[in-house]
Amino acid sequence: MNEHELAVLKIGGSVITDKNGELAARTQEINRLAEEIQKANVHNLIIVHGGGSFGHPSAQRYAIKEGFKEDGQKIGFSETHHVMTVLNGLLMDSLIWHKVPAMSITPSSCLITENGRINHFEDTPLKALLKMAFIPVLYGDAVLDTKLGFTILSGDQLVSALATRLNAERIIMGVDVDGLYDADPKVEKTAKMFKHLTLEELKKLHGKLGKPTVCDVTGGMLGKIAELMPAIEQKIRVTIINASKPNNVYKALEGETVEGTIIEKV
Ligand code: IP8
Repeated sequence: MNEHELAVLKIGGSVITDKNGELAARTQEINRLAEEIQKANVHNLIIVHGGGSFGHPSAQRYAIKEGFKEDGQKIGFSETHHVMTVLNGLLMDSLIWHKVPAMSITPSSCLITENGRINHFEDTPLKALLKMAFIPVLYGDAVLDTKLGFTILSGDQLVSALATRLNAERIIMGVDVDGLYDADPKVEKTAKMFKHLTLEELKKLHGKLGKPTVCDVTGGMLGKIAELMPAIEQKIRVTIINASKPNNVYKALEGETVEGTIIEKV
């Protein structure tokens, strides 16, 4: 039995891949993160990773998120899913090599969306894995959709859905900037980072945050915020941290304070 409180860790695609390239994995970063996860030795953990320069370019090229419109997209659906399994394989390789008992779960094989929202999720194996203290690893994926034929499921929607379904205690969002800013800190030098936000403050802010500047079919920081709201509503504490900075993920998993943005219901 696994009595520890559940944590869900998202590793952003921009942390483990170079979003300016295509199929450009940052293997050193993947290895560093695997080492930090191993060192933290957390017993009740789910990891979800994003698509970065693996999933997003194929998804965009074939307009997978918009749904099935013509046969030519089918190879794009297969390709998007496949490249995600390749990126997932790189992370899995590293985790297992670091002796983390990680088990990959393929989202497109266990869930279906309706108009882009998860509506059928066969999570029995995932729960059984958690019970045995395995660390399930999932990712944003190309998935079947009852209305659209297929679409893209973001890792962020998955994080929020898993955390709310499984009553997680906390969500750690590992991104490639220090936290949540009032503007894109990579573009605007004067961007200000929020240290703490309540759900109310977050809702007000939502309309004001900018759109992503690099290829991201699921909406970058803006999409992230929208997805996290139901989890925060359920009193799950969200911390947005810079996973590109060494030891931040380790410290956050250990429950230590890390520079970043904390978002809580009250
Ligand atoms: O990077 C989307 O996941 P995200 C993954 O978490 C694909 O938004 C397949 C584009």
